[in-house]
Amino acid sequence: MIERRPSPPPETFLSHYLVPHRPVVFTDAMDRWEARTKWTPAAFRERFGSKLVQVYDDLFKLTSLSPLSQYLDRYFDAPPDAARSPGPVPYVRWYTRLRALDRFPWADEVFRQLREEWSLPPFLPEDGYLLPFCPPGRRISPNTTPFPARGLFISARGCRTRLHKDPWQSDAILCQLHGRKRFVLYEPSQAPLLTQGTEVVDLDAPDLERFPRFPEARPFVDFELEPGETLLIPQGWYHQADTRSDSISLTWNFVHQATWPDFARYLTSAPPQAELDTLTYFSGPHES
Ligand SMILES: O=C(O)CCC(=O)C(=O)O
Ligand SMILES: [Fe+2]
Repeated sequence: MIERRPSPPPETFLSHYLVPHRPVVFTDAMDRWEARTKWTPAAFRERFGSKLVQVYDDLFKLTSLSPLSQYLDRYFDAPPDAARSPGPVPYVRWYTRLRALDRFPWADEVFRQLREEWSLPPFLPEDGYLLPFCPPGRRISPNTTPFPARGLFISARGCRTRLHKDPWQSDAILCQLHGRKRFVLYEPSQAPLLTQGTEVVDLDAPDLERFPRFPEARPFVDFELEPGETLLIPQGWYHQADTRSDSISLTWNFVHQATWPDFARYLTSAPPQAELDTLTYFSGPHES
């Protein structure tokens, strides 16, 4: 069972969850946010329907750019037995800028418009971040400062994010604002059963010739994240998410100095160039 509890103070969050890499759900972290009531599909359609968004497959492959209203019209509120075209249901991952790429529909302007409607969850520290880099004494918060992989995830029932682990040896926060998602989490020690080089097994269609040890793998938890709940996905953990009802999530990743030994090991393990490029991008000052 996933641990569910009210938000602890940041010191407890660091010592009990972040440093030991223990997944947890906080039940009250968004209670004071206007976003909790305001960020509905209908309101987003009204406010941002004409904006172009980034549409992905069931992993992290960008497949198209589309106006948000077009995505919502086509995929939200589908009847339960709706015949859908084969292949994964497209998934809107509306990220803020991840690298030096202009002329792309990043969500930065939308995040500027939304910044008063949410704030730093009470369990998170205000300082001490390595990613994004936060100079000593400076306080930062994801509603005002760009964080890597910060985005609005807008996904219709049936969408899925296939099993993967996140880049940068980073921790992820996922705030479930609307709708429900099923999460399946595997501990990092299960990696030999789930991976072949950089490839990760597809839980829903495992290729046992490529992943012969997959039948030995055991998830740590398999649960549904409910609206109003906030999940910590610890660094190195493999996770899959199935959207169970039309959904809006807010998410971002970070590395805190409390996990510096893990980050140091990662940095010296020859990370992929694309990950290093993002680290370079987020090592400088960026305001949103
Ligand atoms: O909410 C989801 O679909 C999963 C998100 C996720 O794990 C990611 O984007 O890295
Ligand atoms: Fe992830």
